[in-house]
Amino acid sequence: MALTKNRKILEFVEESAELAQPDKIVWIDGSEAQINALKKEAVKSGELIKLNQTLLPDCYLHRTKVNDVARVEDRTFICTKNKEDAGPINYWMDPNEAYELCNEIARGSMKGRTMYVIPYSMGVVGSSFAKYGIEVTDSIYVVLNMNIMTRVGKDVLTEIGKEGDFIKGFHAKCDVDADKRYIMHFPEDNTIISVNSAYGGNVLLGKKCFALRIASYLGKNEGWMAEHMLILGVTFPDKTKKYVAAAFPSACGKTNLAMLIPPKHYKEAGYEIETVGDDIAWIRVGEDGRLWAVNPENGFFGVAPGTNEHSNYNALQSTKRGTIFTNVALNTDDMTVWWEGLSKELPEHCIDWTGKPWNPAKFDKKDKSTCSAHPNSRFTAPAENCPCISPEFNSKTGVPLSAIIFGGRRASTTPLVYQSRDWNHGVFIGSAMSSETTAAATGATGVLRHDPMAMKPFTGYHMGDYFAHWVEMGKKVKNPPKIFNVNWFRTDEKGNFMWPGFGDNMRVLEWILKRCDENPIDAVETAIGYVPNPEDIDISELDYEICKGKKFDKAALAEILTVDKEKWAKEAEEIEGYYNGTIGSRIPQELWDCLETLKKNCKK
Ligand code: GTP
Ligand code: SPV
Ligand code: MN
Repeated sequence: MALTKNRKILEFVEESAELAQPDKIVWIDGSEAQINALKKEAVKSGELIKLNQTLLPDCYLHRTKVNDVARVEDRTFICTKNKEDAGPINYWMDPNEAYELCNEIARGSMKGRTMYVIPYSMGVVGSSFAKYGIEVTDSIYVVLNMNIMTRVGKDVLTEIGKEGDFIKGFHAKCDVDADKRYIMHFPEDNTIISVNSAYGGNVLLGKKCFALRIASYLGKNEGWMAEHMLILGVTFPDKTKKYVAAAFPSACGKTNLAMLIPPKHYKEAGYEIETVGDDIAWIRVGEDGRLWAVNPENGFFGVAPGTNEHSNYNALQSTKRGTIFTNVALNTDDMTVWWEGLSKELPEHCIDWTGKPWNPAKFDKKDKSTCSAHPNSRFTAPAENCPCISPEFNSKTGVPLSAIIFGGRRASTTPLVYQSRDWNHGVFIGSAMSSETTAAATGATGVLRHDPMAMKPFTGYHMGDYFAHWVEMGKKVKNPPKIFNVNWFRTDEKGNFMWPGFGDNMRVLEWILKRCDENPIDAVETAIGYVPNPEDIDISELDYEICKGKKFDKAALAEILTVDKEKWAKEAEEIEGYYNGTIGSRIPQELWDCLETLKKNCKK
């Protein structure tokens, strides 16, 4: 039975049902009983595999089709009336054409199936940050994941009320045919349509589709920001706290930084890290002239491979109950899960992510096809499971930001950390970001590409206008956060990472926050911005083992803090090519000015 009297919601559900023709419509009320019944049904049909309920209570494994393992950027469209408004780096389709194409694909596709209606909130229900969505879907996997990742239930409908607005999301699995897979966004209609996929970012429509692509468009028009950022809090030995947000591209370390455990001597001194969010930040200007951020999600859809007790204890703990694993290996000895990097010893009896027995003897780290878990296998875990979840996680106002950090995977050129000269220069640094591609999207990995503010795949409008929006936001804040860039991924001549990373990133965070003090610690001004004096990065008591057995010393630190003007002159040329050749006309003058300064500085 319909759970609302909101005419627009009822119309949307009716229209969806008329199109897809499900046998049954089920409204998701968010009750435990309903969710448990759906889990049972999914286990019965094989959509979920029940894991060891003593070791992993309420945890399940799901395997996708092998053609459906990641976001599909070339099949993700922004459908605005004018092509110009989607901009030069989004895939665009005329809205009428897109509706027609998807309607054709979805027509009758839910025959014999159930259509679930999921009322969900991005943000704390009833808070001024929150925005609401209705997703209809024929996938129980989607219902159960949305129930972890967002706030689902009747109270959302109450909050939307009789007249209130919401984002429409239509998802139909269809035949999971990769050639007919489309993830369509209609920012001018507050609508999302997803067909022929059943994987994460393509189908959990509250996440990238709504909370980034649609929300970035809303934010531009309403004067706020939707960003691909983690949010974390640092408690200092004197018990004061500061918050930072950081934008790294997909699978470049947001979840890891958000949950980091400081090195022992930091912990002993009284430093603590708390997690507000690991993927998305909605940011507004507060009355106090600072930027305030909330995490609109309610769970983590995190990368499994590489996650272990040492690299990310808090993430691993988060997956110990109420978690859905997607495309990891099944350890049949004890019905638990495994993935590359979870433990040093390889389990003897596993079923790999495609459902076949796995042979550990043939495992070769460098050959992805021998892996038991897919490189983009993930866990969907409730945020409340996280041992270091912030007391501010459910705050209606969010947290004030002292710093914004950009970063990517750069084997060379980009130093460990540097600070922008001011807000606009920080926006320039974000706009000029490049990073090596990862398994989070289909296509080649390890290819260096521009990914401005880690938002290349997620900006719902023209990238030049997005840069301009950042510049405009800077004008609205009296006390803007300081802007930094980090690079955990510098490699040596053998291709090994030079910086230990993970928990040791605390050492860089400390410097960043000292630069945000009223009386900031000194820094060295270089062609690209401020870098630390090497003695101001604490490299005492480093865990050498993580660092490939190589001693990380002052010389190594000096090397990864170096700004090589010749390399940066080339980088500047490259950025100019990207600005002129790819983004084009709508880049604000302030950023062109920063580019000129960079070019000039590299010549000196
Ligand atoms: P999305 O969920 O795709 O947006 O990714 P994310 O940014 O949250 O990435 P995540 O933290 O899951 O990290 C992805 C990969 O980067 C994992 O394989 C990690 O092991 C690796 N990684 C994270 N932090 C570090 C680091 O400091 N150093 C190195 N070398 N690798 C890291
Ligand atoms: C990303 O790719 O940045 C993710 C995973 O966070 S997905 O939700 O699939 O987009
Ligand atoms: Mn992400």
